[in-house]
Amino acid sequence: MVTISEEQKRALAKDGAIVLRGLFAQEQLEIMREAFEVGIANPSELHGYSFAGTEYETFNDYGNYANRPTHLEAIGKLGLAETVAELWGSKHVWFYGEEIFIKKGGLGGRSPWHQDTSYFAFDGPQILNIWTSFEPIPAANSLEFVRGSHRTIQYNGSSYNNAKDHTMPLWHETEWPRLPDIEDERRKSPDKWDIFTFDLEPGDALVFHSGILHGGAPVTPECPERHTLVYRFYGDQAYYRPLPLEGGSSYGYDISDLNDPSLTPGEPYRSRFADLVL
Ligand SMILES: O=C(O)CCC(=O)C(=O)O
Repeated sequence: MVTISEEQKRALAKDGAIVLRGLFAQEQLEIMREAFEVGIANPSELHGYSFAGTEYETFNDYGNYANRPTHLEAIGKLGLAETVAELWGSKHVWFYGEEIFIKKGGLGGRSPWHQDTSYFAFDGPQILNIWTSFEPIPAANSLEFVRGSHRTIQYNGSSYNNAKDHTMPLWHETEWPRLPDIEDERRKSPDKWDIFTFDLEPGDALVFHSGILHGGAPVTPECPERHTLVYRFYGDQAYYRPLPLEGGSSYGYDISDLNDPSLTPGEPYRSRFADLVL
């Protein structure tokens, strides 16, 4: 397990994202790569390309239960639950699922700015993503974050179906405001958003609160391919917060079971989709 400093724990809580350098040694990275390849060889029904046929085209798959044993085994071998518990000081840790991204051909535009919590029926301080790529990722090609945004506004999600407007809302009826057009605003006023990122070598990982505004990580001729595996976890301080399902959404499939009527809003989140790993 890598050593985690108090400063890193504070930065994760306050800024919302840190880099853990050398989280995966070579043989550990191979375990991650094997889990990634199992995900590619056995995709879920939901896999596909967001923004297919455009410069934003990205292969994406997530939460594939058929591959759950592979990911749980990788997490166990890598001691990731212990690392996550240490970052938060949480007694328990749940694995909420994997996500796989591939961008290829030196032409894969930015991933939309979004907060993963707009897709989750829970919030709270102990929710995070561990994001690792198998290629070196220069800062210009890395995931970007808006500092502290996991502690402020919950925005609507991105529908991921409009390459010209990444702010197109996921939820049709909600009090959550529409995502701001951060790319347009930063072009006009570079200091408007406090954006930060980290370059990465293979074995390094970005660790971020799933509710932070994050996006970017395009591929370019300098960094023409990216294969990324993300593991998501939550801890004792994650609380049920139903999604605004009633008004409809841009999901193209049945998501009615994302909310759990057996839970009361605000109570500790216990999901049938998650596995207790610590
Ligand atoms: O890798 C990407 O392009 C997006 C990553 C992301 O949105 C996530 O890890 O939640």
